[in-house]
Amino acid sequence: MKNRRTTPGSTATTCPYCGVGCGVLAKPDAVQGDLGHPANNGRLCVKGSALHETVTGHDRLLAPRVAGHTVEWSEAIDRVAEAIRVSVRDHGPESVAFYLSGQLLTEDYYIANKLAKGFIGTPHVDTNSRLCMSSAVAAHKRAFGEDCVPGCYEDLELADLLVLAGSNAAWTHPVLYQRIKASHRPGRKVVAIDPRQTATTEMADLHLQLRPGTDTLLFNGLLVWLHDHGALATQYLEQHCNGFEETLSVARACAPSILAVARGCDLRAADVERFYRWFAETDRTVTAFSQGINQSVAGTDKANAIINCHLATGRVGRPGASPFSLTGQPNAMGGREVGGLANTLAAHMDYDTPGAVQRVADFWHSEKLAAGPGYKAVDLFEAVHRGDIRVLWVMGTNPAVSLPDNARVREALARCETLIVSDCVAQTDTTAFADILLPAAGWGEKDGTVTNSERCISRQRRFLPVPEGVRPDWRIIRDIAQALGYGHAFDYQEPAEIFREHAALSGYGNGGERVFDISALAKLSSTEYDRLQPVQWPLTGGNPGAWLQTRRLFSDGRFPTPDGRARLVPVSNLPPGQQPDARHPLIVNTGRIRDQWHTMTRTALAPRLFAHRSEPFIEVHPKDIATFGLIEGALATLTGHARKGFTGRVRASPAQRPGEVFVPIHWNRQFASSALASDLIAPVVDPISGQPEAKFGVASLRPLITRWQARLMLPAAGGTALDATSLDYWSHQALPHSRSWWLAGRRSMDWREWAQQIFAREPELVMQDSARRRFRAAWLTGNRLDGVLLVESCVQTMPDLGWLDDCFGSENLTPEQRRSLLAAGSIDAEPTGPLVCSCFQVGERQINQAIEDGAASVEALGQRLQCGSNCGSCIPEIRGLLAKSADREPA
Ligand SMILES: Nc1nc2c(c(=O)[nH]1)N[C@H]1C(S)=C(S)[C@@H](COP(=O)(O)OP(=O)(O)OC[C@H]3O[C@@H](n4cnc5c(=O)[nH]c(N)nc54)[C@H](O)[C@@H]3O)O[C@H]1N2
Ligand SMILES: Nc1nc2c(c(=O)[nH]1)N[C@H]1C(S)=C(S)[C@@H](COP(=O)(O)OP(=O)(O)OC[C@H]3O[C@@H](n4cnc5c(=O)[nH]c(N)nc54)[C@H](O)[C@@H]3O)O[C@H]1N2
Ligand code: SF4
Ligand SMILES: [Mo]
Repeated sequence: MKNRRTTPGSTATTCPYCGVGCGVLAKPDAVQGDLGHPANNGRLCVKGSALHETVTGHDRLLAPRVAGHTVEWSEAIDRVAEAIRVSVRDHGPESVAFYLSGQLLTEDYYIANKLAKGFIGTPHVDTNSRLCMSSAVAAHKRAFGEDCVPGCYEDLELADLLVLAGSNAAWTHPVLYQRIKASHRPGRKVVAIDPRQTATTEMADLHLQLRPGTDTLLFNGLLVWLHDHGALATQYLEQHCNGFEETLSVARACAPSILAVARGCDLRAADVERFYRWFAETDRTVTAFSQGINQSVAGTDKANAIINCHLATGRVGRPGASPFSLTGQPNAMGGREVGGLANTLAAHMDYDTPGAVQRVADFWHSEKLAAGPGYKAVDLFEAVHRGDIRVLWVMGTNPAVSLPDNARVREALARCETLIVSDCVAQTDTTAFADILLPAAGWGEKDGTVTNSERCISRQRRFLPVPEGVRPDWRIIRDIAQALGYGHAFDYQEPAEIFREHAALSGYGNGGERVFDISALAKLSSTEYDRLQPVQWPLTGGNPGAWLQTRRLFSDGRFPTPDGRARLVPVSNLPPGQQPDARHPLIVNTGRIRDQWHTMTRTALAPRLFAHRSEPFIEVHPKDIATFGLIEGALATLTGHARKGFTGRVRASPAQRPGEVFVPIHWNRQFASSALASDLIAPVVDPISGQPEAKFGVASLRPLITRWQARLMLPAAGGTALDATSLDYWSHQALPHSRSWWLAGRRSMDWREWAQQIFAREPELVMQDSARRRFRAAWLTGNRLDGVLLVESCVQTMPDLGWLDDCFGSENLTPEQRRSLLAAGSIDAEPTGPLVCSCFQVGERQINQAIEDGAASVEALGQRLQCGSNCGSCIPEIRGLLAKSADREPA
């Protein structure tokens, strides 16, 4: 949906979800893509388009709380300051830690880092970017000398060969994916490298469905093959790179031949060769990589194996020719810029950068700057568990869901002497452990900047009133810094001041040693800051020797290393940290779905974002369905090294490799009884980056045999809560007019008695069919619905509930509606079927009907139903329906 930048009354801001960083024109009740923003030129994906539906969450945290009691801000600030002061006095500054997030704004991030490292003096500041980008960061530093993404989005359009490694961009970077699709032309090739088929691999000319964890082998083999076929840029290597010979020899030992690669990666030799040939032949090649590369015990090595091939062919930072790390979160980049990772200091300086500690101490006027790196996320939570860290401040992230070995992390959170959590939402898995809860302003309520995957800095602007009792993160941090007595260094009145200081630090003592230099912005007036247009760094303020503003870095072969040369890094194939065995025969892959964002604190508020996948699920290859005695659509439980399992609906999926299952990362204890992907992931980390191996767990799988399945629906607005903790399975789904729960259990229940807990009265309508183990009941006040409970012996007979939800929207049920409430099979009046296209709310049944009526292509369906014509990320599913219907046609 393209839009002009003229919508009256709207504010130009940036989407708070993925690292594409799309410009949004926002009003309280509507959002549109910003035509003037270079990242998206007016486009938005389904999550972006639903932003206005998620800003006024009902579970907002609206006042500070200490030990569960609402308190005044002044008291909350005193309590935080006191806890920090006492801990530092009695146990030293290292007893205090911060755990930050790539979803904070740069200004928030900058002062949190400054307070922790510069004034409290603790090095233990890490961020959820550890789980996300740290392998890419480490690989960039090893290869280029600094954490820089050399290319820009346009390169993905210009590339004649686009390699997508470990990325499901169609679902995770949808607008970039749309740009890639829109730039498609004859002769342009896409190669996808992913152990499963996804919406992204669907558009690829070649899908290398490799054995998980073997990417280094594949790219090492590529380097060897390029060398042996005379396809290397020898002059570039000589003039601009170090380490080639050793890298090649290690690569050769690891991947001597195509056959060895094919065997190791479990690919067809012909496919491997085709990929290598295309890579050799195509000068304009971009390799974009994401979590399938980063989230691995060998994440840094995998990324360097990719970059090695680009350096060896001279394809770095040239139009349409570059490696390209896709950033996950909206401001993962900004966090890296300020030094939010425990092993970095500030402004792209590390502790071991010569002179950096002194330089930063001087700039901040700090007398107790932390002297060396702190704990990386997994180790940081171990230190909390041990009791070495006594005060932990978590901001804008939900570690009780997202960190591996989750049971251990929860124990750590529970043991932590003072756990401070800043969040916008009252009830999350992490806030449940907090001693002090600080209510943060959310998207639309705060001002600041973010940096996207292509180094483009954009403003987030406030367009909503800030709820009373809520404060933006930068201000909370400032207030606490002041309470600790650091007022002189934290005298900020507005984010613009913080930004100017951050920009100034980037240029401070920077004679071209650091590419990250935005000192040109250090003197912006507050009005200029307000009006700041999206702008890419570097943006030097005129330091001699500085890197000049450019869309692409390193095009001239000069790198920010001491000798100006890039480094190829010898990497061998480090296998995953765990291997399946008799007890845990399956490999567990975890990742994202199209319409949810991480731990669902925001996206779960928009019913239409639930429609695509409404319950936690386990994708299993059909062969394994048989092997493990499962039934498609029924429940099953995966159990890994932790006691707690993951229970979800079985989806038969030929997209999986046999022996491998996929589960979504989104559901957590607020939304399901037991569907935490992190419970299946061991704390195995990359030894260089510290990034957890979230894409490779091992588990066993067994059906959850249930005696009954049920749906409970309650009005959307209403206080009635459900305590389903005693049930074997529950998961929550928001519908437009109701809140609904899927329930299931192993033991028979007395439903009337159970429902008494919720409604405190007998239902007004009841239908019971003991032979079929069916029970249906409705609670009404006059002609308004207070609740419906439908119990079946198995899920297959459970009716679709769309029309029942409509009944909750009605103040006055018609006699017809009233009669149908408990009707047995005939309830199945859901007209659309399971949702396929979220943008236009088009369901499977509608699409199948249109196909029967003669719509024979994606385009024809788009014309008829609009499905697939906005963000396009459902096109693979539409194609699947077309293919299925073709299969059904009589020959
Ligand atoms: N809808 C949606 N979009 C998002 C997010 C979200 O929560 N929801 N989160 C954002 C964030 S923070 C991030 S980090 C990005 C992540 O974006 P992506 O990295 O694209 O997403 P994932 O689903 O985590 O994983 C990508 C793919 O890696 C594959 N993979 C697993 N193991 C391997 C392997 O060994 N080798 C290779 N080559 N591939 C493998 C998986 O099968 C999966 O398809 O998404 C961002 N965008
Ligand atoms: N198994 C497995 N685990 C994974 C991954 C995986 O692929 N598999 N992916 C990893 C990756 S790449 C990532 S990025 C992480 C993401 O994991 P998390 O960062 O834990 O997930 P979010 O749900 O994004 O958490 C953000 C929190 O910040 C709150 N919030 C939103 N806006 C603001 C704000 O302005 N201020 C404050 N103070 N709070 C705010 C939200 O309500 C929410 O509670 O998960 C990681 N964990
Ligand atoms: S592609 Fe990413 S940044 Fe753009 S609208 Fe979608 S979620 Fe937001
Ligand atoms: Mo991420």
